[in-house]
Amino acid sequence: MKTPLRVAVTGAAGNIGYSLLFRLAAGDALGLDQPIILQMLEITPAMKGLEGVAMELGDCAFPLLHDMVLTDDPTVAFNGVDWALLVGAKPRGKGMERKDLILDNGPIFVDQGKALNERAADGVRVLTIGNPANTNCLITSSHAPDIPRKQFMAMTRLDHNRSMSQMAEKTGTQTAEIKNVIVWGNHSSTQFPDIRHATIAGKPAPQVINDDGWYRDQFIPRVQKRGAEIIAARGHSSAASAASAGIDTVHTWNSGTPGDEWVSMAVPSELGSYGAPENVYFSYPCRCKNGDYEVVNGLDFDDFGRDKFKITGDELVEEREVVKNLLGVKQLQG
Ligand code: NAX
Repeated sequence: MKTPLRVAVTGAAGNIGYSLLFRLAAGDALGLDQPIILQMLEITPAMKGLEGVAMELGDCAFPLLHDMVLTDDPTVAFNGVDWALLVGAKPRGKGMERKDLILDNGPIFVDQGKALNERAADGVRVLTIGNPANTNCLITSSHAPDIPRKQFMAMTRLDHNRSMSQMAEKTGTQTAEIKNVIVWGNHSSTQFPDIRHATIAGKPAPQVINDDGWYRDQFIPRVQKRGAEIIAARGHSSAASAASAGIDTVHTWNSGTPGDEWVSMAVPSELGSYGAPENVYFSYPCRCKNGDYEVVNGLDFDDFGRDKFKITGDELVEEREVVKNLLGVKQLQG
């Protein structure tokens, strides 16, 4: 049996946590031979609810769940952690854009960045899910000068998965046949879901779809605003699908991407050679191997794509400006 890995989940008593924790404990992210210790962080008023979640986790008798830590102290939650999934933050309510949340949620990530720096294991990998995810990732990493920027990532896998689902529906295919979609930029309504290099059953996706009007006027806005569509229908923001995308991200980051395939991950912008703004976390196509990842560089754009790329990059710069007083010392040099 392998040595257990310590996995921190913040916002553990929230909606995403309620789906994410059980799949982590079942081995869906790190493997069916990898025991884990869940270190769950909540704010003090939510600790009672967290105790209930822990009771249910216990009642599942997961063989891989070796221990649980429940705390409202980030330095306890991040003590010795190999993975940290930063979910805890306010979700968008009806009609809110992510930018409205930025100043509410930003300070959380200052403290958590410091606690990670002080307490996490060497080699910790940190996934930011709480919104605005890219900018929260920047804040967290900027307060963790001893942890390389590359070990932080913001989640755009949900947008990637949403794109695949829309393409499968349009073409009457299965998502398993759809490869190499790209989500560029910010996890927000400016993101650019790009099918130019994607394939469907091995053929170029733009040829199979053969409907540029659908791509530009329906597909892109629908993926960009899918979060709002879910809120309008459910009255709550996406939770199980977000948790599933979190599991997918950790799984891929840890165990790799098959063959030439890539997935979308928001990583330090300087790792890409596409002219994205410096010092933001920007979603790129990434290949993963041996627990590490690299950005797939050298893909081309048409003019339409180039414009979309710029819009989402500009928004990330605006968000960085909004939080500039929350940024720590470590920025580009990490
Ligand atoms: P919930 O409100 O259900 O849960 C959030 C939990 O975080 C609550 O239990 C709250 O007590 C806790 N929390 C708040 N501040 C905390 C702190 N300082 N430390 C620890 N815990 C804290 O929201 P939920 O639906 O779970 O969504 C969580 C976050 O994910 C939101 O910011 C949401 O917008 C974001 N999302 C991100 C997505 C992505 O693709 N990156 C998609 C889904 C989701 O919208």
